[in-house]
Amino acid sequence: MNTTKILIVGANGQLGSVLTQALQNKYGFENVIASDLRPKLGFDGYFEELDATNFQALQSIVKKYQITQIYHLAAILSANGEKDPLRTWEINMRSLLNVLEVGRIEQIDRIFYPSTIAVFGNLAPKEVCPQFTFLDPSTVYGISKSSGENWANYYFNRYGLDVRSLRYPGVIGYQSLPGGGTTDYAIDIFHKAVADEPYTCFLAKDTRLPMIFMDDAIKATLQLMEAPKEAIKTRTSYNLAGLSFTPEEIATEIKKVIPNFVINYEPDFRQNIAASWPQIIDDKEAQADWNWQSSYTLKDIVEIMIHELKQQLT
Ligand code: AKB
Repeated sequence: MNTTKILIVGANGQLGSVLTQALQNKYGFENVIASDLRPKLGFDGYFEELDATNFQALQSIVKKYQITQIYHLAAILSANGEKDPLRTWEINMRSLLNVLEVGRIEQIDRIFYPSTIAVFGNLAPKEVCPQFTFLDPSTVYGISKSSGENWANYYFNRYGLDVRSLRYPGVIGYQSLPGGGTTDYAIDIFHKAVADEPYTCFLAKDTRLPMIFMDDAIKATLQLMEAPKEAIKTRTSYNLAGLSFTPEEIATEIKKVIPNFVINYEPDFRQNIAASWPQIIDDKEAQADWNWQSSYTLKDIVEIMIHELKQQLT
């Protein structure tokens, strides 16, 4: 029997750092190789410095460890991506094409490719956005991810490469910091609240967006990657829902635990990005194909986030 050997590309990011630990717990420390542009201080495990836009560097790590699965998490997100659109396109697409090519050449068993709600734009239904609808993304990040979904589908159909993908909403966790997205406010707000500082939100108070708690995001990722091949019927990317709320609703919930918490609203360029995204995601295909079900309510998330971040402060 072949041992599962996993390479995580972009392991230092918000999702990557938590997913790395989950995979180490599941598959064994020695079977998970984390990689990123730079090593992370205090990281416990196997690590390789890797710029995934460099095909040779990627291939040599895959060969060195006889990698059987790749989680390709490296990407420039929606807000940061707008600062330099062409560079964002280059990095997001080149790294993906390298991962797909190495997957094809080295006969990798399974690849995970994260997509996002940013693939949707103004033509997609805002309330209850279905799996199959218009993809007219408003950001270069969204454009790269919708193209990436099609490349994943192409490699599956043309070469039989088992690429699996989820369209993540904003991910909320206490373990790591987000890196330049439009949904980042939903993490920033907690860091300010537990520090007894006011929070100035860069989105308007009634901006409803889809979100998911980190534990649910990890659960969904592992569940998708462990599902039998025949169960995966969508080879572009699956809609994934946790919950949806506005900045005002999360602030109200935080005030139930921290009554003195103060929030102000100063929408910036990220408001237009958020306004182009759906408010609620329909993920019935994920539910039907591989039994996805989210577990965390807004109340749960607020209580856990405040508890855990307070612990980190002590
Ligand atoms: C972002 O805000 O860019 C990301 C995402 C929704 O993909 N969190």
